[in-house]
Amino acid sequence: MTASCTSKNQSDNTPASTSVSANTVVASATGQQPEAGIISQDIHINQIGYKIDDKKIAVIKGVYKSFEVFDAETGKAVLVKETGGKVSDESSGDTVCYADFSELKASGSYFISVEGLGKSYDFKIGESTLFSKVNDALVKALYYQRCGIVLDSKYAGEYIHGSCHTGKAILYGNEEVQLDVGGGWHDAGDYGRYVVPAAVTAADLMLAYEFYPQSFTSPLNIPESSNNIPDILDEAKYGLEWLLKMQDEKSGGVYHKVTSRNFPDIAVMPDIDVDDLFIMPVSTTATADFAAVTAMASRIFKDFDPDFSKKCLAAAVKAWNWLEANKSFIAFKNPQDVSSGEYGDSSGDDERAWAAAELLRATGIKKYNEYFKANYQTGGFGLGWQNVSGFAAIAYLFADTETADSGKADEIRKAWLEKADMFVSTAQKNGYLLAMHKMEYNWGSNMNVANHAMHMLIADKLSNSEKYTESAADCAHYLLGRNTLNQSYITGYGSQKVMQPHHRPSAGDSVKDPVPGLLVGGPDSALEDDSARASLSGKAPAQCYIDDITSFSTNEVATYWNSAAIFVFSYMGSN
Ligand code: G3I
Ligand code: 9MR
Ligand code: ZN
Repeated sequence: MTASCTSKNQSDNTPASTSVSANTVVASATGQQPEAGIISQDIHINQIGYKIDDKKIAVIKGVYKSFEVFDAETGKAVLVKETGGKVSDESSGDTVCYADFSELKASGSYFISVEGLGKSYDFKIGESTLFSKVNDALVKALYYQRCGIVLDSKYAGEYIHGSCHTGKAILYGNEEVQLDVGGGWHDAGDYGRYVVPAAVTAADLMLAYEFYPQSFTSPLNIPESSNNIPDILDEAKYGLEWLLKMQDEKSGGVYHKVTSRNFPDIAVMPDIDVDDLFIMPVSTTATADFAAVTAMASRIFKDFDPDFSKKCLAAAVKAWNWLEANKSFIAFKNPQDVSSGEYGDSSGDDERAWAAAELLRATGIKKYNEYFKANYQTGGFGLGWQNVSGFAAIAYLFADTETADSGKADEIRKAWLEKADMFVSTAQKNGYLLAMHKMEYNWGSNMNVANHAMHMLIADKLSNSEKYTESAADCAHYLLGRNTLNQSYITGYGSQKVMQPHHRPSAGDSVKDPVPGLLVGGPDSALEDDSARASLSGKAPAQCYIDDITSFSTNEVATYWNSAAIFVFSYMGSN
């Protein structure tokens, strides 16, 4: 059936609507009840739901004249309305129109019905607890990634395993030296532990707490839940304590990673993975990211754990001294006989600037400001593992005004807001209201979505503007199902759930459902694994995802994808 999307009055573009009280039975536009149980994959909603006072929009693939919202408990229509808009979306190849039901403000369960198309999954309208529950799961998922401990049923439920990777690791190239570098997080679907992404993960967690502390008052049932520290900071500390072990005692440089030579088979549980572990050489990016995140930790933990705070600051300064003594870029590349993750980079400039900004914010010492002013390149504002210039900007923008240079800060603030406006403008042209360009669907694109939202939320903190928080919320809606694939990308949440993530514990355990609260990487238009190449060739960028355990370039998980999402859902669950 085709019908044109029309609005009541083209100029004001406000579709006609008949809103009824929840208990009034209204025959549907066709006079019939929605096709019973026919779920349409073309009515895209946030499969968890919407907050009572938020904008509530479903994206319908195709062009249809009207839609109805039904109370899922009573089966009665509560809203009949014309659709609005018609957009051809470049990233998905879809032509879409919109069901805007923002006027619905009664808490409850609902579904949308479109004549001739079918009905949506059920979803909720409710308080921010809809999303604080998701956020708690995203944080708890990092507990499930912990290395070096027994995951006990008391905290891990059915997702248990024995302690893992507790033996000493061999210093690559100097095999007589063996060091205790136990702890930290399994990076992703593999068991490697890498300094660069672990530092970004810990930074995201501490920033989420710093900006939205009200989102972290409830315990997450982790071993530290009974102490006086918010559980998100306990989780960050678990990663930080491992990072501190990765610093070379003598030089202050930081080893790049500790992994087995090669990835173990996909169904190997962590406590069964007994391959030798190798500590790979010191790198510039590992050392600089380490300096930055331990300086940040010295600030965040100052009141919670003064001794830990002091230990972190001393380690940060020692790492900075290594950076000063090693001005040339020491890259990391896997040697011939090692094929685990690499986290390579072509420059350490953004990492060094991040370290300077965090040390300035933590100490107020002038030399860090001098370095930052002379070296920081305003503009990229990356919040991922490869480009950390956004973290440097945040540290500088929120440093005490008497320590940061106001001219430099103003320059950064202006550029930050310009980039935030670019994201808002991109979203306004995007069929799924998403701040993503079609070229950004690469490996870990869901992290790009979350990081763009994080950028806009920081912009809101700088300027208090609803346009940023609304667009950030649209990113959350995307991650929970309002996308061309009608796919919720967070394990355990939504109606169309991820069931086959590239995640060794989920593959090797005897539990049907994957470990919950893990954000998968999402569409990657570069088709970087055999499964993606076999199944996704020719698809639009935003459709290049497959829920297949062998598709590591679209369906793996990673701590720094979760931590980016945690920042976003800390906001979604905060008000
Ligand atoms: O930056 C370029 C971009 O300019 C270009 O347009 C795009 C084209 O696709 O490629 C981009 O580079 C990508 C890079 O990630 C940055 O996004 C590369 O294609 C892509 O291969 C690279 O993927 C990385 C992947 O390891 C392979 O190296 C992912 O970011 C990274 O998250 C992933 O990390 C792995 C660890 O190595 C091992 N543990 C699991 C973890 C997650 O899969
Ligand atoms: O499981 C590995 C995943 O963590 C990495 O991101 C990915 C790319 O480096 O590699 C995965 O390991 C696969 C390897 O690359 C090829 N043989 C199959 C391995 C398991 O899927
Ligand atoms: Zn382990």
